[in-house]
Amino acid sequence: MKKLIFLLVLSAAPAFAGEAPPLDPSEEFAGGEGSTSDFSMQAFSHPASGTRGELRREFSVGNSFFNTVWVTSPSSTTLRDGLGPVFNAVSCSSCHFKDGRGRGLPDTDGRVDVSLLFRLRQKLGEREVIPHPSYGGQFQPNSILGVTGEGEVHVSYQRIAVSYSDGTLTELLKPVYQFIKLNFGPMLDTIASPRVAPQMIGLGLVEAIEEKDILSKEDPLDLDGDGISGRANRVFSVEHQAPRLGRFGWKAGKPSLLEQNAAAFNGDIGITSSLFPVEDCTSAQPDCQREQTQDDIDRVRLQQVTTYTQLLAVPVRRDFTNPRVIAGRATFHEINCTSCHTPSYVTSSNAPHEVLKNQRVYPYSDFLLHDMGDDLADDVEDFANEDLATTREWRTPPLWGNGLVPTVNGHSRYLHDGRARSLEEAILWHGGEGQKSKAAFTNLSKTERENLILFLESL
Ligand code: HEC
Ligand code: HEC
Ligand SMILES: [Ca+2]
Ligand SMILES: [Ca+2]
Ligand SMILES: [Ca+2]
Repeated sequence: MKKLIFLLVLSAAPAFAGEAPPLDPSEEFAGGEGSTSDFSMQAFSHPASGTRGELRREFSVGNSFFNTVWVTSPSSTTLRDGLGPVFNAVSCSSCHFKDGRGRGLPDTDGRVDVSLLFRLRQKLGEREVIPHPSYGGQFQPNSILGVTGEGEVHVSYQRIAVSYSDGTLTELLKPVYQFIKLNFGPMLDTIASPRVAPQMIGLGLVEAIEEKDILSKEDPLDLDGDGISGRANRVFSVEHQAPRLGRFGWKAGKPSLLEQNAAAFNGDIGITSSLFPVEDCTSAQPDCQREQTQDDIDRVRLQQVTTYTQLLAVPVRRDFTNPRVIAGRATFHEINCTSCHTPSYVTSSNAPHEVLKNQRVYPYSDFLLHDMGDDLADDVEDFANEDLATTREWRTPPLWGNGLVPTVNGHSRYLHDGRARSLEEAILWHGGEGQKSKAAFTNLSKTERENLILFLESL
């Protein structure tokens, strides 16, 4: 009798960690009410449905600046001049092609793609790390006429063998970067952190997640002992002149879309603004310093681009009720992928636009930093690298839209530098805090693995 009561109590208990909650119809609309049902090559390029009137016009103007090809100043087209002196690309969309994700890496040894950029730091002695004295905070291969570009980045690959418990063998390609044709001397003691352009969808919803909902998942000392110690990045906001929670970028280095966009204009294209008024030219680069330009983009246009990046819609889930996708979803919970890839949030009622307010959304991210192990680290040594983020830490990326990257961008490359050639490889690269989940993945049967991938493709 006693035993029976005990069992009843157990079965009435809430789902324990690892057990998937029942499928909720809202999951189909990953980006809330504004989700788009276009699954074509344009899937990432729509404003949240319901965007009308003045806001729709602002989205369109922002869209045109996102696609604008910037030219050298002075020019008769003053609305789009100020390119460089050094730069990675001439438009936002040359890296975020179709508002999507860059490829980053070539299939075989050679020059890296324009969409892969490198943030630079120099190690000084034991700990201290500063922007590189010769090459600045970012490596820009390109330059305007009369100014010297910084050089080229090439990649070669090391093969890493991986085996599954069922005997299946596969191979990962680890990129090894070479900086060549360097115009400002050798890069000594340099940490070069590779970053590929991610897809642009749902970013306004990410910005609308309440800070407390992100901070509540922090566990820096791993007090609950599950091996996961996510922590928030806290970064200096140039807009507020104060520390803020970092949310955007592969290391959560930027606190808002406005600052992320202004930093992209500055570092990637050489377009200065009131937020980032100084070009990335060092004292080793006198011609770059001489050709600096000021106020290349004004606050109004910066805001239009920001509105654009806030409103890009998340696609509705595909094959949402397919039994194999549902089985994959269960496995995703069972092997604790959810301990970092937090399924869902309700956005704030204070978001700047109606379609972003009070939305139940499914980004599958905790937006916290995790130590992802040696193989993904920027450097063999553990240094602070972007505000609080270290060389080994990466922000859990949202998983929405990943299944449509092949349709939109014609490749299936994932992770911070595009090294994973498939979603499966992306999982196999997980180390550090992600090691346990990765190991559990390699212990699954072939069918279970395929179902999990089908689930990821449906996001
Ligand atoms: C040279 C390629 C390149 C260009 C050009 C570029 N980006 Fe990016 N973008 C990136 C990379 C790489 C990241 C990730 C940055 C990081 O991790 O710090 C990124 C990240 C972002 C993010 C944050 C996305 C997220 O998921 O957190 C936004 C927003 C963004 N870019 C907007 C823009 C805008 C607006 C422009 C044009 C002004 C632009 N980008 C130009 C490569 C590029
Ligand atoms: C410890 C936290 C953690 C756990 C657990 C975890 N992930 Fe991740 N995941 C990350 C981080 C951080 C990245 C980004 C790493 C990078 O780019 O170097 C990532 C990247 C990914 C990506 C690529 C996303 C992209 O945009 O490129 C996929 C797919 C993914 N994870 C799936 C999974 C699956 C499936 C599981 C369970 C087997 C899992 N993850 C478990 C933290 C985690
Ligand atoms: Ca400029
Ligand atoms: Ca530079
Ligand atoms: Ca923990």
